[in-house]
Amino acid sequence: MSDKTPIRVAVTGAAGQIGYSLLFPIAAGHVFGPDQPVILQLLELPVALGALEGVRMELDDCAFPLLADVITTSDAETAFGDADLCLLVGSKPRGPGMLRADLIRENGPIFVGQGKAIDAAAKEDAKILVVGNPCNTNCLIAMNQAKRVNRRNFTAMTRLDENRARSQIATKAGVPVSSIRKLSVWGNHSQTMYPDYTHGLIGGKPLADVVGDAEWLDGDFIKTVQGRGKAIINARGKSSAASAAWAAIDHAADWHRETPDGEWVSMAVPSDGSYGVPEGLIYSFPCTVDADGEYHIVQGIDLNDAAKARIEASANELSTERETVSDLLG
Ligand code: NAX
Repeated sequence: MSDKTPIRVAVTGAAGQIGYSLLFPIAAGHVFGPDQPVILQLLELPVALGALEGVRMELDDCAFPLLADVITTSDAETAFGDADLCLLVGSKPRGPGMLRADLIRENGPIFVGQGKAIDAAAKEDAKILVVGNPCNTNCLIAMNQAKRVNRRNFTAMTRLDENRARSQIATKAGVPVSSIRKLSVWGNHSQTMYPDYTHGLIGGKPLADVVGDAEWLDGDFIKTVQGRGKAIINARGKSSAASAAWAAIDHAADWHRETPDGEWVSMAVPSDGSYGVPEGLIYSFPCTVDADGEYHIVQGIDLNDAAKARIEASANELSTERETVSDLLG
């Protein structure tokens, strides 16, 4: 094993379906690289600790050279102890007939407790990624409990939406996914998200020119990306799991290294007021990451009126969500 100090990764909801797909790539080196040991610190509800023990046994059975230790617990401060990266996956799924507002009220308190536990126990510069839905507002709640850890480092996941957009474009244009650049998702991880193709490039050429079907881009493309989560549930009978886990891996890995020249990554981060998005909302912007692992919201993007309207609509939705949980914001 490498003699580097292991990086501590806390994962909540670790015995759930996303957790099950997420832990193995982390232990195999997909986030921090092939010579960086990791310690997994796994949080579950007491009722799921038995299942979590089974997951730990499978991690053992993989004999991952980079996996220095696995801690399983139902105590949040133990799970977040000295953590460098916290992946907040655990939360209740939306039940039949449940409204978005009900889900927000149902899951919000989980993120009050976890935000406090992160603040009490994680490293000061810990990076936090919230996956559990509604992820932007859950992240907002957790961030507002943080007094000691760096609040800028509270982020939520829209990378699955970006990956879905990339795949749709690649299929339509008949190009490899790897030839696509600067395709980014703005806003809330909800039906109001805006997958922005207007600045996208394929092989260095404007994406819209290569695709050559403006009606599809403004219509079915955006609708397909916005509705993909539901389509997966309809087909599979369960919500996206492996693709969500890999998107979390992408988000964390891309936050750990410098973004290649000419590329953007979608991250929901605390708004600094850029593009008129109210300050403090957790909003997905096109971002870049520098060599020190700091993200930056891309500035100076020229937006047309349609894009501005979509960006504003998603910000309005998040402002309403913020009002719904105002009593949980500390
Ligand atoms: P599962 O129900 O399979 O797993 C959730 C796990 O979390 C369970 O094992 C449960 O015991 C645990 N849990 C619940 N409350 C907890 C708490 N307070 N502390 C620790 N653990 C707790 O759900 P799964 O399919 O893994 O989805 C997890 C979350 O990801 C859901 O909220 C889901 O909506 C969300 N998603 C987010 C996506 C995104 O793009 N941001 C996409 C996929 C997914 O829908």
